[in-house]
Amino acid sequence: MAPIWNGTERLFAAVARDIRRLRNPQEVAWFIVPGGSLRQQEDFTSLEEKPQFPGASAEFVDRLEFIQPNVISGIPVYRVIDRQGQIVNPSEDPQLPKEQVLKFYRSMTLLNTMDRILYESQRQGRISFYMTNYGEEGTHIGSAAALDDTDLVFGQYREAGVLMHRGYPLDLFMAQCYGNASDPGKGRQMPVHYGCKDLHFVTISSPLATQIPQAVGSAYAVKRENSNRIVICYFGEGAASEGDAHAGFNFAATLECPIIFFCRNNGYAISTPTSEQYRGDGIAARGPGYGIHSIRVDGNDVFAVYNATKEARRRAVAENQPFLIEAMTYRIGHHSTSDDSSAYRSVDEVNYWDKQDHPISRLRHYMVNQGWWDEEQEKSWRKKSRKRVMEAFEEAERKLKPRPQLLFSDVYHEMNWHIQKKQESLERKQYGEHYPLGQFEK
Ligand SMILES: Cc1ncc(C[n+]2csc(CCOP(=O)(O)OP(=O)(O)O)c2C)c(N)n1
Ligand SMILES: [Mg+2]
Repeated sequence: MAPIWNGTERLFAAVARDIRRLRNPQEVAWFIVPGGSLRQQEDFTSLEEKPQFPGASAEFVDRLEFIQPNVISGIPVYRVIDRQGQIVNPSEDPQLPKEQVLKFYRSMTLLNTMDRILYESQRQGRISFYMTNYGEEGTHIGSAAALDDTDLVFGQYREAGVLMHRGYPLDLFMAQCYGNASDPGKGRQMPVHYGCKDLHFVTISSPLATQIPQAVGSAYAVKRENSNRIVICYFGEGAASEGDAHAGFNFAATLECPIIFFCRNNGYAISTPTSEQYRGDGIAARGPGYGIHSIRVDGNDVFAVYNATKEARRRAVAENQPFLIEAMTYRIGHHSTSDDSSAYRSVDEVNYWDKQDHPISRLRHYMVNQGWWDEEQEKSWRKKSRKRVMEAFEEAERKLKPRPQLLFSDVYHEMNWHIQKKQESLERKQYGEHYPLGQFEK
């Protein structure tokens, strides 16, 4: 309840204000505290006059000068391997064992193959919508590999590789995109809006940035549990323009939550380039403004992403602090199947990232340099992974659609009469008066 100020308290407040203005450091300073009583302030320790404002700690200056907007600019991009896959600084080499590096590569390429098949499938009218992850595979796998399996993930929509790295099977990815009877969401979500409780991956929701304050709330709960878990929250640089991003960053900093804000800065928010999205030095530059430890990494270098996420995770748990990672990358595909990016960017620009600085080819260069991979292995893995994707795809196409009657059975204990009526009419509309029950999932 707000304090009710009476006349005497107002007088005290005025006196206290005057006392605070006293310049003699030997004088006792008083200030008013909530509730109206007076409290003795700490003595000044130096003869110098220091600002006493509760909202900022700094020195007085006697020269009028605005802070330049570029005071934090040119934040460097941390990398471990160069474009030819060579380790730049041996002390930063995470020295991951061969099997783990091969797993990174297999996940990154499997994701790429799944994207190609599902993208084509949408073009052929088999599914309604799709979003590819081309060029961002390093940000997914590098970060996912640095987490504990029980860390809670909040994604935006372009982080399928994180779920894949946690072991989500191809047939469930496909089932979700087809909205068939095996889709845990029963086709109630748009394609690519995956979710998996067992793998601690919160279901994707389309409204941009809503996951950010939700993730912070979860991180606060995790902190109170004392369970040594963290929350990771992925978002695009476009989503960082939403008010929810501000709310999330500020809550995380003030409530000291163990969360990693992982921004995929891929250059575009649909057709809006970053040059129209912000005037500061990207997203990493915002971190210090909120009191958040921040770093910018090369998102096409899977090892740099891995190292940064690993260290951020370690410190988030140890210190109960939020961390911000801005992974610089490039969205090679169109925003989604509803977009044609040739209308707003050049083919040369896209080709540069596809051919000269792709996270998959960079990792392959590293593996070849190590003597862990060759042309033969590449060919055989590509064939094998494509076969696996095609099998899952064909299975998803064959699967029946969820029966309308079962659509809300996990929502209502007792079915609402008008939903029931709607479901019956949907079944009749789709399958006629005497529909053969065998066509549906039972
Ligand atoms: C609140 C809200 N506004 C607008 C949209 C439409 N929209 C969907 S994705 C997108 C661009 C997001 O860009 P970014 O965050 O950079 O992610 P990226 O697609 O580049 O991975 C927009 C504007 C939305 N989904 N929600
Ligand atoms: Mg973007």
